[in-house]
Amino acid sequence: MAAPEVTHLPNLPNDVEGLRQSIRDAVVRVVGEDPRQATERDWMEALAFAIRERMVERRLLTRRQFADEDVKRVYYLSMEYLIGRMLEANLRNMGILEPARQAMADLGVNLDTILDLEDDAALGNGGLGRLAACILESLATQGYPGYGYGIRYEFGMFRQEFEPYHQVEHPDNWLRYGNPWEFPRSDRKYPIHFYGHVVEHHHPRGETRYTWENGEEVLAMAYDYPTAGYGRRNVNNLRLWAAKATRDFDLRYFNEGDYIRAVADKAESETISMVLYPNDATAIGKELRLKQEYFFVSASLQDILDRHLALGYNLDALPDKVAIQLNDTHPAIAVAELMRLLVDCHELSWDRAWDLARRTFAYTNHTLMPEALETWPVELMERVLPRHMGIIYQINHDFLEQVRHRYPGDNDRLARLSIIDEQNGRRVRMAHLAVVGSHRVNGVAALHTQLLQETLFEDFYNLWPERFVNVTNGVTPRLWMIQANPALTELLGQRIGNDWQYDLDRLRALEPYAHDADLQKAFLDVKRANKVRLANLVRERTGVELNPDVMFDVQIKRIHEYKRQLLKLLHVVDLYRRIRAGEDVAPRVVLFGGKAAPGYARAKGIIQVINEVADIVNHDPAVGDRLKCVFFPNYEVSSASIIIPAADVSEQISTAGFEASGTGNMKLALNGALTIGTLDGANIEIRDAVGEESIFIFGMTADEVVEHRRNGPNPEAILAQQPNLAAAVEMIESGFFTCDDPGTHGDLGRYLRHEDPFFVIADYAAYTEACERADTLYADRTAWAEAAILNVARMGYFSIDRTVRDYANQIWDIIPEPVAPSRTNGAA
Ligand code: T68
Repeated sequence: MAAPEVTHLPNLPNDVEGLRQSIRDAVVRVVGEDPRQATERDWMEALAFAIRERMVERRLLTRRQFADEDVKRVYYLSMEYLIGRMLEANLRNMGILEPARQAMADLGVNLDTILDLEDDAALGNGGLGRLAACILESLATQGYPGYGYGIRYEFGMFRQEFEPYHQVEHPDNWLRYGNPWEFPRSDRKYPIHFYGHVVEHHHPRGETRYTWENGEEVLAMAYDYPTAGYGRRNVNNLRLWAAKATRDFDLRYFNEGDYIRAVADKAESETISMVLYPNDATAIGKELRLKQEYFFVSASLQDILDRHLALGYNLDALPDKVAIQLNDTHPAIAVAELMRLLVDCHELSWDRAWDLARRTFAYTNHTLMPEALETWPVELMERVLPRHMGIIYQINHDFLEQVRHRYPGDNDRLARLSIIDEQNGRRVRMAHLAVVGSHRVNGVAALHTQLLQETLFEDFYNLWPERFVNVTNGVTPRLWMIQANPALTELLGQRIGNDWQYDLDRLRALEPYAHDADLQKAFLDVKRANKVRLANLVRERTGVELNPDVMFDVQIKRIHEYKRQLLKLLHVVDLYRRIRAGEDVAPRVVLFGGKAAPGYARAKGIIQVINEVADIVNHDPAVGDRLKCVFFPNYEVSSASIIIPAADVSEQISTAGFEASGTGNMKLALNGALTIGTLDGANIEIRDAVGEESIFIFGMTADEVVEHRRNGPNPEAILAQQPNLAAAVEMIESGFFTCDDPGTHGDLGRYLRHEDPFFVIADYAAYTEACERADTLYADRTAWAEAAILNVARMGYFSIDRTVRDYANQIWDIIPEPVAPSRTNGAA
């Protein structure tokens, strides 16, 4: 038993005076600067250090309590965490935002200026990575024992610039000033093995054993990011792994005297965690990507087993004490890796290990699109991870035996279900590995889960219907309302109190006031102020001047054909042509934001044409304030929190059946934007929640899309019947919007006329009709305000807290463990 002084935790004061002292001390002791000369960045760092020491204190309290209470833990394995800025979020969730603001003011520093200096932590592409960040925040807020594992990419999502119209990618060097939020844990390192070969050891009695020999090794070193819950003392942990060369690595060449080669090889081995792949909807298929996946999975599983054993549990208790969630198939190799660890390293029998693994894992699917489904060539897997290939064969063998038994003679079904795809040059289907190795598989919206069961995983669903569940996505109201929209937060507080911050369903208390004229006015005033705030940012970033009194119509998301930015653009061109022809159209600002994957030529072409159209429209004196078009550069979490509260209209116009869920749709609706949307992803559930009067639904349903495709679409025939649409397409392809090279948009015209794979042309008439319904309502300010207020009041279901409870109850079987105020610490 350690002496009391040894077990004592500091319990730092959270009042203005205490904070001021910590910050002033940190400038000297941590930053190493004279307070008289400290820059704003020095103060930012000092503030961050003052918060982080308070966070780690609570983190340790939380950990002690979880250990004392024998809790079951969930581990979230994700290649991506799209966190954004951490300073304000940490201040708020720690409950010290206002005292810190005062403390900084006392030190002569404006907190808001400081907050703006921070780079986004953009360790993700889009929805999938942002969902992971929301889930971690909610786990802590609700007091669940939940930990994130991922990769500490040196370079996150690229920074987007336009030169002048097309996208140029710049490296995101987010760690260049160091990072005050992370705790490097050089004591937490695990060896990660690649290449080499497998040796079989036959035992006369008992199972054959395998060892994985030779090959290369790198170390995975832990960096910890404490994650604070809002309104609670719980602080959880996000552990990100960075690749470090092993000592062996060094010695090999240093001893041979090839110093330069040794250093180069060391650097090469550390590239594993260097960069996030910027693809959001296509499988990457590169060896380095497979190595990234295995690297973080292996380190995380070794760490999880270490903790499990250190807490005194035996391996048979694994599924009772540990749940592991696979965020998409990117970590699916975990199924094979856990088998390797249990069977080869801990010497469990195969059958026992398999039972434990399957009861521990669950898998979330985020896409139905074939090009996004990860498959690895058997040959590559055999070379990089030879032992895992053997394990996958064994898993597949056992699985297919089961299928044969159930469906004798059905060889087609065997081929469809097999983890190995024999059709396309032998590939490992990672989604199949994830389904076979998990006890639960979930989609992320009701329609998506239904389509998973009917299409992608139909055969698996027939085999194991009980394995499939839906968990509709959600968003955290702490970031997406309290932080992003302080004005609406304040208004809500005045009207219905603050309970909704912990239980978003309580927004419903607003419903009875939806037609209260005072509330409507206040609500519209808040929206207008948010639009002014956005207009200032747009002026600063693009030079374009926006009128806050016209409708702000917003489409912000990754650029992809299926998300149909082209549908919105055709509408812009159509409106522009009609304005020039002297027609009277409802005025609007159209704002796009989003990045294209660097290798996705069509998406980059879409960005270019939007920028070119915007440039002409915005400079045409005949147009004035009636139409403005902006492509907001480098859309990221921090700019999203300015754009979203300012939106009147939210564009959610994907071809039905393609968007798994969407979460931007939820953030925008929560902030009072009305949705123009297809019956796709979570839009359907949003419609059910907010009611037909607060949403503009249009276009083909998922079934109709399938039917339309079967009938052989004919965009030319549709164009022949729609003169406005035809004129817009002609205007683009004529080169009207390109000054230098009129040929560049001919290809886009051909694409729309002859390919149109996502049915932009077929849905156009319905789309513009929906936009007109929105225009009509918008013109009636009272009616609009009422619809928008009801929209906010009915969005409670889309809280990430509900999502996390669904996972906890349906999949993880964990319960909240709120940290009591300083019990173990003995302090007040
Ligand atoms: C999104 N997927 C879905 N993928 O498209 C969206 N990164 O409908 C859903 O709301 C969201 O996930 C959350 O469930 C992604 O964001 C990626 O970013 C991705 C895909 C492949 C590789 C890497």
